[in-house]
Amino acid sequence: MARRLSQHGGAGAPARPSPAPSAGPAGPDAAVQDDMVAAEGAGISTGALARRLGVSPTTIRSWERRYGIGPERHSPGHHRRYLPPDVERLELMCHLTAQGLPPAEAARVCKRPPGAAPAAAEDQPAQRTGGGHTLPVGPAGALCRGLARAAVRLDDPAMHELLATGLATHGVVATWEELAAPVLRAVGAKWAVSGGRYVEVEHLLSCAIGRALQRVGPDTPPEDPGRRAVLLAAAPEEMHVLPLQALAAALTERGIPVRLFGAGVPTVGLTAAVVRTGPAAVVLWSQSRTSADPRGLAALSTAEWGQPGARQRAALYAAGPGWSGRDLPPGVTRLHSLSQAVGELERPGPAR
Ligand code: B12
Repeated sequence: MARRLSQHGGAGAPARPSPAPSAGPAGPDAAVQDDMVAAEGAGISTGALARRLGVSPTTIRSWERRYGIGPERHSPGHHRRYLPPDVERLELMCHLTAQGLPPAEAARVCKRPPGAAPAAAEDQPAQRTGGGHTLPVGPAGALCRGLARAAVRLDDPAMHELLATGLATHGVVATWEELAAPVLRAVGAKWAVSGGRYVEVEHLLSCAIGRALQRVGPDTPPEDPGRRAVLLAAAPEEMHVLPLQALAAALTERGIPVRLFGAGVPTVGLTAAVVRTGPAAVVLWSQSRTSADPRGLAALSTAEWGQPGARQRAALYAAGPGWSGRDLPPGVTRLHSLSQAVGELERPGPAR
């Protein structure tokens, strides 16, 4: 299971190997583990921390001098001791700089203590950011707060770096649920309470997330050729597709064949695709009640393929908040979250 984004620097294994070599190996060696046990009490030394992170002690000291990322409790004249929160902060600094984020920007992301009130654009000059606006993302991790700030600044490269770091380090499910979705919800809430402002933030952020999710694939396992595909489509009139893109990326990450049809797919077209390709499952996304029409699901539920006498049907899933409170045709299963959807669709269906 992917480690949670809020556990930056924790002991869980990343979903995929981290491409951030300077962040050190996935788990500490025995000597470092001893240091970490000691860290529970008195903290670890600069040297032990450098070994753990795979950087030189000089780098750690220069980050402290230049960017103020040092141990929180340090009295002049005493050796520095790094407690677990200090270690987590510096691990994140390593991840972000290894991904190419400028150290000053990475340090700004790292310095926000978890649970602190986010300050979306407070560090940015108003002329660059379009104003000192904020997006409340709650007690989320540093990456999440960084993404919220980058979104408000319309800073596409920074959004790209933060999303790429999340995906490479934590995998698709955690990146969607703990990084992308909280910022999307925050921007959606801002849009609603501010009379339609922030719409440019919403569009650019959506595109950045969509592009990042589309990049998941080349270095993942090839599709299992013995497996039937999962078809993903948004209901007719439905333009919200990011959750489906997240699902497509999460299935791709697991080598499960997936065909993503995108936004506003007419029922007749999706039904034809089912008959032509004989999928294991179809997921129909509706973000809002207006696009959630159970008649589309009913039409899909009658679509069959295969030899006469041995006809097969796809498992049908209704996903997204639009289906809430709707009566669904028999045999249609509701999907409520990305992790639940992945768990459900990961189970092997009938082979080809
Ligand atoms: C991004 C976005 C857009 C983008 C979409 C880009 C894209 N490529 O998808 C754009 C800018 C195009 C857009 C357009 C519009 N949008 Co819009 N949009 C959003 C936003 C910010 C995020 C949507 C999203 O991806 N949500 C998914 C996650 C982030 O949300 P969530 O609540 O955590 O998700 C829950 C479940 O869906 C589930 N879940 C989450 N992920 C997954 C994944 C899987 C696989 C599963 C099974 C479940 C699951 O878990 C959560 C807990 O219940 C939402 C705000 C919001 N809170 O959702 C508004 C929002 C959905 N939009 C809204 C509106 C009104 C519109 C427009 C009508 C605005 C307009 N006037 O143009 C148009 C409608 C276009 C159309 N015809 O469909 C409203 C909908 C109100 C309603 N109840 O119907 C919202 C809620 C904003 C608001 N606060 O009012 N939008």
